[in-house]
Amino acid sequence: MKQSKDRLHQLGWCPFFQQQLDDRERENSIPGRITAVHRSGLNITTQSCELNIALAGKWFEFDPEQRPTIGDWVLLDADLVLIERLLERKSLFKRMGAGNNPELQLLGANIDTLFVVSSCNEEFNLSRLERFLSLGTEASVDTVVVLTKSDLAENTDHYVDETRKLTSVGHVEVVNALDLETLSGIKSWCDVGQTIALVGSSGVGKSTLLNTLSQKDLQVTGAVRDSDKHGKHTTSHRSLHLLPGGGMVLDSPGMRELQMADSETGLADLFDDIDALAIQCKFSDCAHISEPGCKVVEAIESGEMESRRLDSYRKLAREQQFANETIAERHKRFREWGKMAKQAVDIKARK
Ligand SMILES: Nc1nc2c(ncn2[C@@H]2O[C@H](COP(=O)(O)OP(=O)(O)OP(=O)(O)O)[C@@H](O)[C@H]2O)c(=O)[nH]1
Ligand SMILES: [Mg+2]
Ligand SMILES: [Zn+2]
Repeated sequence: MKQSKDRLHQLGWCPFFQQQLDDRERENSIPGRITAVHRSGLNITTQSCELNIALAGKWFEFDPEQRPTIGDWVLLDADLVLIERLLERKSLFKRMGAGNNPELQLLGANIDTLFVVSSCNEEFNLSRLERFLSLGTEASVDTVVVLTKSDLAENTDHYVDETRKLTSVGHVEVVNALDLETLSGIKSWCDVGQTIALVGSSGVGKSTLLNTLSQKDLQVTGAVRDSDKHGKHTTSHRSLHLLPGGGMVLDSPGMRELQMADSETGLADLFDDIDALAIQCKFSDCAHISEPGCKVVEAIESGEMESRRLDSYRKLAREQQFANETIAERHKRFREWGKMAKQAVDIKARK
């Protein structure tokens, strides 16, 4: 019995969950932790076995946030066929899906520490880092920035200094994800019973970190493109793994949407027809709304270009601005907008 108790503890079980059980549940139910979510069902690890259980229809009647997700603790019936109950969470990572999938997505539950992984090369980008960090802030969990590929960088100080400029940063670790000896700082966050989650762009070394920490090839890793250091989306599923020392690590696919939204060249390529007109506008900072001498508006009025095209250009440009600016810049922009709006109201009131 002692051994199985230890195993539950290794999986992250703690008084926070134990105290949610009533007498009947303590007697009859079996706690299990969700280690992967597939279309066909959930992978669940209990103190004595690993199972795959389909999610019964009733769960889909609930609010998406109330459905079991990776990292969740659930109670199973004694026959291990049904999920009886989802236990209250310590923390939850979520976001709205990007692009044409604006649904709520659950990224992981009961995470103690968020590792935002970035690498010491062209992939490094402060505003992207900040967006990933905001996941941790929203969920009120500790965040650590892990800067990988220190072995390939001439000088890592620059990356550390830049990272420290972000106010939301607590700890920064500089590592070679392939070398366990450089991971001693990181290991202190992965103690028995602790759960960490790895997020970051594709190719930064999330799965490599997991493999090195576990001293096993648990996950396939993939080379990055030499030209721009972008990864090839090697990991396609979230999965939760138990380390030999007892900590749990959630590996995630690189998040594509964040990369798409902040690609300036991508936007220019997509809308080269608008750009070709825009450089002929009378004013160099023309917003193509109602400015005199605007060639873009002229093209729409003459039917040469669809107005829908300008709309999607504007939408993407806004998204890109959002992706590229830091939170401080965004606050400043909102303050300025607020001031402008207030002035407009004041002027109206005076009339
Ligand atoms: N030299 C060196 N190579 C690294 C380091 N970290 C990762 N790599 C290499 O970078 C490539 C990408 O690593 P992955 O672990 O697959 O990256 P990932 O973040 O899991 O990427 P996705 O699964 O696509 O999101 C692999 O070839 C790794 O061997 C590091 O610190 N140093
Ligand atoms: Mg991976
Ligand atoms: Zn214009």
